[in-house]
Amino acid sequence: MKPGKSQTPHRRYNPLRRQWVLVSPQRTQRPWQGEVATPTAATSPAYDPACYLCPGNSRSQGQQNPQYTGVFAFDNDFPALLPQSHVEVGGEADSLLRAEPERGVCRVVCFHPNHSLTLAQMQVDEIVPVVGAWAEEFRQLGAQPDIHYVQIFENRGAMMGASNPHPHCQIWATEHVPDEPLLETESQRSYLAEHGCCLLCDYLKLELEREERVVCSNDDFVVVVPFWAVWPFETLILSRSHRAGMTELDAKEQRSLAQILKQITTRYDNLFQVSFPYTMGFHQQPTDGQPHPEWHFHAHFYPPLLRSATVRKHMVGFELLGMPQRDITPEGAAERLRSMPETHSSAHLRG
Ligand code: H2U
Ligand code: ZN
Repeated sequence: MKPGKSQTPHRRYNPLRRQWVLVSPQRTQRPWQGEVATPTAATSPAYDPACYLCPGNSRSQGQQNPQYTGVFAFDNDFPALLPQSHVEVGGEADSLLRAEPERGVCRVVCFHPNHSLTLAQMQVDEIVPVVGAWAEEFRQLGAQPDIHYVQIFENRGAMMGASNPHPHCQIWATEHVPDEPLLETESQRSYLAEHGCCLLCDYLKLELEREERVVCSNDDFVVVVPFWAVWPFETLILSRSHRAGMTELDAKEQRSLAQILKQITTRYDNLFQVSFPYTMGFHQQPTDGQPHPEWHFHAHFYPPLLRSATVRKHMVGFELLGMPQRDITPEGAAERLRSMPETHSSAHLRG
C-alpha cells in the first residue's frame, strides 16, 4: 500500500459486487482513543427453560425439541418461504409492476445444546459437526429440483436482530439465486472468461503476497479484511484451494473451516471484549444443476461495530443515497484484528 492511500480520500473497487467504496482515512489521523471495556461475564445460563431452541423445550408453535446432544436442525416454524407450487401473485411480466412467485425452504440449525455458548466459545471438536451439518443441509436442499440456491447465515447478537442468544443459524433455500450471490456469480464468471482463472484464487494470491490485510490463516483457509471492505471490521474467509462449496471440502478441510471460524470469532470477541455481533454467511455455487467452474467458496463476516462494544457504524446519509464509505482503512482494521490473541478473553468462564 502506497503511503497516499493510508491518508488521502480515495475509492476502492469491489470486483465481486462490482461496487465502489469511498475510503476517508484522513478522518482517523487522531490517535486511537477507543473505550477500554472490561470483559463481559457470561450471563446466559447453560439451559434456559424459556428458550425455544434449548433441548427438550417447546417451540412457539407447540413442537417439542428432542433432548439433542449435538447439532439439531428443524424446519423454521415461521418460514419466509414456502415450498408449495406456484400460485398467481398478480404480477405483470414485462411491466413496471413485475412480481413473481418464489418457492423455498427455511431451516434453523442449533449448533450446540448449551444455551450460553457461541462459536468463539465452542471447542473446534464441537464446531466440526456443525460444518458437517451445513454441508449435509446444503447437499440435501440443493438436490431439490426447485431449489437453486442455499444461503446459510448466522445473525449473531441482538444488534443484528438475532432473536435468541442460543447458538444457531438459519438456512434459506430459494428457487431463484438471490441478488448477492447472483452478482458474485456473474462477476466470477466474466473474470474466468476474461482471464482464464478464478477471481478469488487470483485475489487470494495477491493478499498472501502483500500480507497487510491478512488476519489469520491455517492449512486450508485464510481470513482477510478485503481491500474493498465496507464494514469497519468486515472479513472474508477464503479457501486456499479452489472449491465451489462445502460439499467439496474433505474431512481435513471441514476441520480447518471449524478451526478458522473459532479463530476469527475469538479475535472479534477480544477486540472490544464483548460477544461480537455480526451477520456471517457462506457463499457457495448455485444449486441450479449447471457447472460452476467460476465459483470459489467463501464466507463473509459483516460486523456492525466501529469503535467499541456500543459504538456501531450506521449505513445512512451519503451511504444510502450515494455509496458506502469508511474511515479506518482495511489495512488498519486487519492490523488490529491480527494483534488480538486467539485465546478467548472469557475462556476461563467455561467450566
Ligand atoms: P434468528 O435469531 O436469526 O431470528 O433465528 C431464529 C429463527 O428461529 C427465526 O427465523 C425461528 C424464527 O422464525 N423460530 C422457530 O422456527 N420456532 C420458534 O419457536 C421460534 C423461532
Ligand atoms: Zn437455549
